[in-house]
Amino acid sequence: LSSEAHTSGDATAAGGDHSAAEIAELLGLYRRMVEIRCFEDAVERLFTRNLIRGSTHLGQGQEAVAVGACSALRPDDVMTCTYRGHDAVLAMGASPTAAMAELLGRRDGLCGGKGGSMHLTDVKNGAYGSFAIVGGHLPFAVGAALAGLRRDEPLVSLTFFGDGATNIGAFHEALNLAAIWRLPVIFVCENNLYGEYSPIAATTPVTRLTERAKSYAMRSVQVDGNDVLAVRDLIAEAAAEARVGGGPLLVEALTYRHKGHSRTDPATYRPPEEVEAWLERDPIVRFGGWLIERGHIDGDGLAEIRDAAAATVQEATEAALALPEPDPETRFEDIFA
Ligand SMILES: Cc1ncc(C[n+]2csc(CCOP(=O)(O)OP(=O)(O)O)c2C)c(N)n1
Ligand SMILES: [Mg+2]
Repeated sequence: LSSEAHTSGDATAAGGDHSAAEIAELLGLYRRMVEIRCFEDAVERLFTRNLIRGSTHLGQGQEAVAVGACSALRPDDVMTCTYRGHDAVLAMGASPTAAMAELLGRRDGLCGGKGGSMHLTDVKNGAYGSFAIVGGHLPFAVGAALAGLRRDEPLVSLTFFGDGATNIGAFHEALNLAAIWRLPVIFVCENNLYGEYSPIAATTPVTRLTERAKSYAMRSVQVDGNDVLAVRDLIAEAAAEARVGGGPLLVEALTYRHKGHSRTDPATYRPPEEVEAWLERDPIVRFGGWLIERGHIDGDGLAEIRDAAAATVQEATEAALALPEPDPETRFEDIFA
């Protein structure tokens, strides 16, 4: 990892001519991001109608981090994420119907309809869990990497967490252990500048989060989290190094959530000009513009992809709504006691 900061400039300038296969892959990234955006918009509507219970934490605006990072992983790699993790689980390839069914508390959901929005898990696709306890999953991610080493499998354990999690004790324990044992963990901090309703500067004295890695002699890189290619290329390089004993890496992905923290938070604590500036850097609009600029597709082509993604999510939602709730007899199954 040669450079301190990966930016859109690096990734886009490195583009060059793309083969047909590469173009298909790039369009796939666009489609995945749009599908996730549609999914989150649908979740928001269902939540407002009280069809999704509990709470939800939406990730519109952060799709490039999830899609960029997960697209750089291999099938045997392990991903863990937070309660704001619908995007990451879908980016690993979870079925939108099974994910939506889980949010709706239906029997055929990813966790049998008993986990809900904050616990999406899809082990067969490498999504080892969404965790509601801030930072609580970071030692778990370290354990997954250690298990891989013990089994002599060169897997990478990639874990997403928020900026707020960097003030949690488990974050420091996890970084320390991963560093001293040189474990293949990629810690991806989704720095969206807020923890709940507090701006990062109100809670965290070190606001450049890559600095935190220095305490553990760990390498760290900041990346433009609204640039899907910058994220993908960085994680691909980091994963390749981690697989051959390069040790862990802390990535700070700068991004922004378009919506409030959870439920129906209108996020009025954020300055309107800040929101405006980040909306202009919408990762989907930016990447779509780049694809057109490169001549990989035209505006109509992108609109077709968006229509197809919206239809997929619509079908998934209808299919999930038609599913039954779990049988009450199964309420004590799948529980640790
Ligand atoms: C240990 C713990 N403390 C507090 C909470 C309540 N809580 C839920 S989300 C959140 C904010 C976390 O912010 P950040 O890590 O930046 O993630 P973001 O929500 O911005 O993605 C808090 C304090 C929690 N779930 N777990
Ligand atoms: Mg945050």
